[in-house]
Amino acid sequence: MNYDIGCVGNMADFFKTYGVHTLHGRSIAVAMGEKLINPNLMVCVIAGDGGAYGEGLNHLIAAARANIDIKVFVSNNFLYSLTTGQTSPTTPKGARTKSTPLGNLNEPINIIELLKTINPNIFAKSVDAKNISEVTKRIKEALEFKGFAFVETLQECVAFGKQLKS
Ligand SMILES: Cc1ncc(C[n+]2csc(CCOP(=O)(O)OP(=O)(O)O)c2C)c(N)n1
Ligand SMILES: [Mg+2]
Repeated sequence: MNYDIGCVGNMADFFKTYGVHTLHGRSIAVAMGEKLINPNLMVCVIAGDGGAYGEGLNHLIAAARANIDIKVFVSNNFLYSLTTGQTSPTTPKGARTKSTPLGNLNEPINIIELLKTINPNIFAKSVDAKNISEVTKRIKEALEFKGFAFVETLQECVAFGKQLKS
């Protein structure tokens, strides 16, 4: 298990697994290395939208494009939350956040469309985190998939999510 940096990366402290708490945006790169060294390992990644779609997007694209058999789980809370609520690549346009007090100028990216364009043969799903049965189903499917698998859960940051409602 490879954890990115961020609120979601702190899951590293709550699971009893073999794990690496990597650098921000670099968990997928570390996971690809682990899989290359030992192809028999089940290799997973837990990352946030900032790490996976911002600082680490190039690694996500590389892993999907090469169909590396790793499982990537992203908690998309639409913000850089651990650093107290700056915009990420999924923050809605116009949102007033700590880093965009006059409103976010950028359109949010659609990660599923992006990944499917890069490689239509991968497994890529986005689910509402409140829908526990759907989340469970998609995680199971990802773990059983032979090849690159990606599941994004859409969730509200309890501390800074209210910025996105203004
Ligand atoms: C290389 C590097 N760049 C920036 C940071 C600062 N940093 C720590 S967490 C974080 C944002 C995390 O956002 P996200 O990945 O969406 O996770 P969340 O906290 O929202 O779960 C940033 C920019 C860092 N630790 N390392
Ligand atoms: Mg985030």
